[in-house]
Amino acid sequence: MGSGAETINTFSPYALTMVVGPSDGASFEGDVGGPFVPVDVSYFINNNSDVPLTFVVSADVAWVDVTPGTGLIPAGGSIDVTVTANAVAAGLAQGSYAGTLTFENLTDGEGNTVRLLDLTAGLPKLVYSYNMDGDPGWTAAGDWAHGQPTGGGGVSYGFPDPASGFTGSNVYGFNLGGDYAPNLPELHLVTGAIDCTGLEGVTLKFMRWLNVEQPLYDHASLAVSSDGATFFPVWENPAEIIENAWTQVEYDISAVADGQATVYLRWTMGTTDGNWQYSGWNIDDVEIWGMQDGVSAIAVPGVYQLKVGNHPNPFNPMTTVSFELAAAGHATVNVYDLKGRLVRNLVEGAFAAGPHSAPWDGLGNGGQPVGSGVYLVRVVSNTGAAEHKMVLLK
Ligand SMILES: [Ca+2]
Ligand SMILES: [Ca+2]
Ligand SMILES: [Ca+2]
Repeated sequence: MGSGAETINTFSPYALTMVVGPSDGASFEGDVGGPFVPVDVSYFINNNSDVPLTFVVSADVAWVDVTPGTGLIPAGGSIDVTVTANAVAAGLAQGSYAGTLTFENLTDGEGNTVRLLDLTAGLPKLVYSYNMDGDPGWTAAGDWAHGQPTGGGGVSYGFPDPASGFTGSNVYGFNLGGDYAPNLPELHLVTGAIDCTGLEGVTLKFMRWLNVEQPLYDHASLAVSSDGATFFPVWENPAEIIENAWTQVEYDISAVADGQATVYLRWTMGTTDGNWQYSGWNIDDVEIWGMQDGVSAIAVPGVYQLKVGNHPNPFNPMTTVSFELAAAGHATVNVYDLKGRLVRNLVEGAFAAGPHSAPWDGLGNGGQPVGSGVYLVRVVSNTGAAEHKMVLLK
């Protein structure tokens, strides 16, 4: 206007009228029938404008209550909205459920946003357990052996091996008599095939007593496979590890193991360099936890249900997302990161009931390659929503 004067919105000069936080989705978990934790999840809605703002918050699933679902926020004011898993949630069969929470600004439309909802009904159960009292007969290379460790090694670097298992006497360990040798190749301990058919959310837990030099020199690692040929890394020593006690460790191996008939776990000692030897791996009380996949157990041929998956998984960088719709209608398929941020709009439109597929090239909406990690693909249809984890490994 040429006057040199400048108008400043004193409430928040750079923000949208309506601002919702936090940015995380709402995630509930509990046994079938509940209760679910957390009890509720709260979001704040700020009105950064100088006029009152009318909002609506709605869920596209019946298993949460949203309070208040609508209201008026005074200029410069704020309100809290609470999302609670309700009686419908308590009636859900075992499984994972997904939905979307939509925040709408009815006053001027600025700041409309969504948050992801998910609920897991059914807590993981112990499915397989190897207490090492007896030898499970795994394939053991080099100095890997089943038996009672002797408390040896660790004289120069780190700590000695234990003198027994965490429970019972026996372990699988690398050199039960002491330190690993210098200049080792990679030497593997590989389980037999573990049948994870019908399992979802597969998790590996075990007791670890490990001493290994830093990975510039010596290596200890863990990997998982669904065919015994291609192994995907789960863990490797990020630094020197010196342990003088048993530690329980836990890894989500669902991306590789869920639903697979032949899952193999592989612990590796080596490579090692020529100096500084440590007492190496000791493993006890290996457990596989998971949930029975109720959906596949009640599948009826010829009757479609809402679901989504991908193949191959893990992948790099191409994968094919397969989804099935229970009924004809509009559907969207999007990829999100683990924080619920949209990565890629994959497909959207009208689809027939039954199976469909869509390729994903590992690119984000801006055409940029996305990094290694876990991504969620979510299909939202007029009968509900389903999601699935995908692993991009570069
Ligand atoms: Ca034991
Ligand atoms: Ca070394
Ligand atoms: Ca040892």
